[in-house]
Amino acid sequence: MIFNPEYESMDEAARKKLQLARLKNLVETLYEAVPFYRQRFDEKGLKPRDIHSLEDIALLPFTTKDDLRDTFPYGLLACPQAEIEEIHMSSGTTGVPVVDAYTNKDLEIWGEAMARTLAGAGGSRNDTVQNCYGYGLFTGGLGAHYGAKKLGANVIPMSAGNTERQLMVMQSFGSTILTCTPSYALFMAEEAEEAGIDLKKLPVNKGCFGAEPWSENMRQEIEERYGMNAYDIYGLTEIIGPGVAFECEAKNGLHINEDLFYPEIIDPETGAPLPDGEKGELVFTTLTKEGTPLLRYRTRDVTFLRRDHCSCGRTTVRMNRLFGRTDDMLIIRGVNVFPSQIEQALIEIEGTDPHYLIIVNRGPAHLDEVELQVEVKKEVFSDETRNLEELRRKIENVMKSKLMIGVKVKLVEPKTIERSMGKSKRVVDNRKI
Ligand code: DLL
Repeated sequence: MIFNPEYESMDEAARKKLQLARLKNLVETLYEAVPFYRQRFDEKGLKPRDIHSLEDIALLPFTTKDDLRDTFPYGLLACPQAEIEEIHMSSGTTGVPVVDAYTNKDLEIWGEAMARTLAGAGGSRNDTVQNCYGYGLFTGGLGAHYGAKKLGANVIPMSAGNTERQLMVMQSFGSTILTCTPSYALFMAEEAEEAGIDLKKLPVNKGCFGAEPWSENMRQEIEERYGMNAYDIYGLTEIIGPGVAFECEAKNGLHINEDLFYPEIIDPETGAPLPDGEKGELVFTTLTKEGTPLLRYRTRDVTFLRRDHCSCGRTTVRMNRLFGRTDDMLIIRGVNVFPSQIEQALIEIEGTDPHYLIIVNRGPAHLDEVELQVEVKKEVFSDETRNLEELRRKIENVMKSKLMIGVKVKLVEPKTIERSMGKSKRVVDNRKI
């Protein structure tokens, strides 16, 4: 089912007209209401009236994660603070979080975008959505929740974790749609197997999985273990959260809600726009957002766009499953982590050297495991073992509170972590996904 055919199956001319009208409106608002953008426009000698066509978007400045950091927390607000009804956040490069502030209309639109996403997987008001994305500052939980409500489905607000209870709920309430990270879906499948639960016999028959990279292999495994159809869904906090793009039943690229989020692909080195079909960095402009609208936001995600016909009847542009990122952001159990955050935290801990190595493995139960090797200062290393153990635990605690994920710390002797002549290698990612 197409949730909103008026927008999802628009013909090209009507869509472009709508996008241009929304873009012009956005540019005017940003110029009037956000000093940060006004300054960027003035530096380029641009006025909102200079935007005549969609192609003119290339004249406009980009927005980057650094810009979000520099204006934290409210510097990019485009409406009075009293209009804000909800805040969400994710990690930024140096640990300064990335903020999305939603007005009432933004929350409505988010629900709409996620209702389209669930409908893309074949969902309807007859479904029961077991939502195991984390509720809280992370956008996954509430985003999927608002979408399920808008769809008219029954939503079970599980949040992530407590797998035994998840399985009990799945059996008792006959959940039909599962929403969580793909690695958690696999973890749950393992636990179910151990508990002797045959997922294939349960009503759960569709899943909307995203927030982290996954592969066709993982899709196949999830589909086999649950006896379900598994769909890739994409989004990011800065733009709205989940609901930016989603797979339909054709499972052949993710339809972008392009009446709401205008996509471009650029060359990450030069910033030049690239044509459909060419791989590059994905950039989004929010076309309707009121709280924290963004102009040409550089996602750092790498993909390409395609406009060929899709059998589902939607005419929206599709993005390919992501190829990776142009920066060093890691996604560990769905949490975004930058090596620089770890470095920053280590600098503040006495007794350690700023030499470290992050080793990421996908454990036997499909969950990510992180080992952090940290060099300790010579004098500390020759100290009592008890002190070393104390230091080790301290680092683990600091990491847990700063990164929001558990990390196993291993202290190593000075000068044991390989030094590099060029860009130092901080991460060994052994995950085969
Ligand atoms: O992960 C929003 C989300 C929640 C998407 C639930 C899907 C489902 P952030 O925490 O801000 O937001 O992380 C955004 O995660 O820039 C990508 O690098 C990565 N990512 C998101 N979805 C996918 C996906 C949410 N389907 C960052 N495949 C993005 C690969 C993904 N990577």
